[in-house]
Amino acid sequence: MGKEISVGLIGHLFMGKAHSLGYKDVAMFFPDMELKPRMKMLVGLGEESVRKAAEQYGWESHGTDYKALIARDDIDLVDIATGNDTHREMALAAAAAGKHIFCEKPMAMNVAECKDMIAAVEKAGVKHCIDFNYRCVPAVALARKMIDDGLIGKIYHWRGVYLQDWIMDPKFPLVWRLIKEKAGSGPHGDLNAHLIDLARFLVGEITEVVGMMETFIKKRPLLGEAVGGLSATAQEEMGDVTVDDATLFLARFANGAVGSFEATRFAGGRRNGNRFEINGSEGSIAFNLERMNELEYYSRNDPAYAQGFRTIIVGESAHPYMGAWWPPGHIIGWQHTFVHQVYNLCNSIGRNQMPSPNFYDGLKCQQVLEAVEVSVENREWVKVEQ
Ligand code: SOE
Repeated sequence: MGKEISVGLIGHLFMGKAHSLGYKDVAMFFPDMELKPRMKMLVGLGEESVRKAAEQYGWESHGTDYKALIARDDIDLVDIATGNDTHREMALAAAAAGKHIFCEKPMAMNVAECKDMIAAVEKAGVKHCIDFNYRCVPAVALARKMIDDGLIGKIYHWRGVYLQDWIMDPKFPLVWRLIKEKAGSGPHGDLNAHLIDLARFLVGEITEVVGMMETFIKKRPLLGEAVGGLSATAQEEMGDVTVDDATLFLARFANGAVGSFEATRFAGGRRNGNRFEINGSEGSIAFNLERMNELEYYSRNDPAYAQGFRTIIVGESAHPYMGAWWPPGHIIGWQHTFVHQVYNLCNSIGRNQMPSPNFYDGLKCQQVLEAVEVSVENREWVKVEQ
């Protein structure tokens, strides 16, 4: 390894920190990668707080103006880890400057914005990638391999839930994730986006949906200060919650499978429960992010006396990504999904290939999200734009 790719990251808070960890650690565990990321510049809001973050995460320089980052000739890849309402504007500017782009999910506020972003990257001829990081959990990549190898046969069911509880306290303030103009939607765009991407990755394209949404707490105190991660302080004054608190929907897949999806921030006790189960003609697979080093597998072809789910500890060098880490059984964590994503991204750019997942996957996901919203509004099944 010799060659480098210079990175500029916009956003220094929760996701900015996660992406920084990816760039910082990747070459230590994947020394064979095509292009080693060089952490050139971090941009965020608030000079003092960005300065501290840049120092802490290991960035060479910092600033508060993303346009200055994009204008630099010595930056090849622009990473957008900011709020959903800024992705389109930043991606358009980065593409116009000829930069490759790595963008947080959901790709944008709506399908129209995704299409603008695709037109911009196509015109510029740059590479693009969306951070659906759960594809990079080794157990999820293993699930994909087992499905591709035919271990569960023809798929009948997808059952996905993404359960969180961090806003259950009605006094929790109106952070940007609860404001439609900033977030686009609530757990629908935040969490169902992950489930939709995983379902597309593991089962296939979704063709038709019917959904329901609910907002349980309609007014909350205005935001005092965002503290980092998902924490924040509140003011006295109240404001309207303008996104969903929970969204559920049913779906049909192009290959004949059927699916159910549920995303909520009101599942008390479930902190980050991204779970799915897939049932096929030969067996089943089940995953729970809160036990992310395990994959449950059932085979109908086991002898009758040995029938039942078994738990695969995804910690063998034969498992995706795991050969790069520790000896067998020495497990990894949530942050390592970002290391894997950065590894895939830098390799693809180095090999002049389009990264995966990319803006086309971001658009497909947004088309499903939007079809569910239309379905909720009209109380009917809606076909997903293909
Ligand atoms: C908050 O709901 C959040 O951080 C999401 O925005 C992430 O995409 C998910 O990975 C964990 O939860």
